[in-house]
Amino acid sequence: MYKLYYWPEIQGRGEFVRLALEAAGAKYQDVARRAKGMDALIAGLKSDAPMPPYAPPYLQDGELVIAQTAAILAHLGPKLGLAPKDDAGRLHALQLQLTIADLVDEAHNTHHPVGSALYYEEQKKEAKRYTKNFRKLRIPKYLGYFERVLAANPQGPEHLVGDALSYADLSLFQVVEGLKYAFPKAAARELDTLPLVTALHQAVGRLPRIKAYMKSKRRIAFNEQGIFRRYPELDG
Ligand SMILES: N[C@@H](CCC(=O)N[C@@H](CS)C(=O)NCC(=O)O)C(=O)O
Repeated sequence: MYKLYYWPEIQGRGEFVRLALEAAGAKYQDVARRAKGMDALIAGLKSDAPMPPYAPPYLQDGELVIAQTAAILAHLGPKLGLAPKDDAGRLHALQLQLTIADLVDEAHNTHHPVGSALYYEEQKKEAKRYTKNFRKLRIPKYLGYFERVLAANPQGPEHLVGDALSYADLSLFQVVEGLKYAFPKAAARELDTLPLVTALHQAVGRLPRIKAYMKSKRRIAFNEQGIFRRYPELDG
């Protein structure tokens, strides 16, 4: 039984871990969504044990507690059958996840370009300027990169790495979901030019376990506390 510790009201970065656990049909507790779970999450952050997590998400797997989304997925991937079997393939999956983490940071900055301790309403002007650049340059550059990675995969363009579903594919699915939610116009425009990313997004969405998860109460709806937020004034 894996224990995931993440904020209970948002998809956020925890969603990348939830998707991997769900896709594999793994048994897990989403601890902070259970009674007294927030106390447990905070206690873990304040723990005096060696190697405390700096921030959620963090995962407990037996005795091991591990934080940082990409590190959690690098740990879980092989155990859940969601990572290539060869060393190079595993490194490449991690490389892709870290690139997705960079994109996620920038997506967060679209509504918090000045500081996370301030409200969006206190940085709207800067947010508009930051997001214009994000929409026009960064979304195309990131998604175009993933399109190139798919096209160049010697094992076929159905997956980012290797010849089977990996956590990197699931994470790209989540990023596309997030961009479509936050920037519906900009994302649609961009995805129109990216057939391989679009096909991967659709294929992941059709996976029976993912489909069931998306309809379940375990999937928290996107909202304006999370990373991907819909503020129409930021969609151009
Ligand atoms: N690089 C870390 C970032 C973790 C992170 O920023 N977590 C957020 C929630 S999504 C948080 O609670 N941060 C608190 C903080 O940075 O003080 C990861 O990818 O897991």
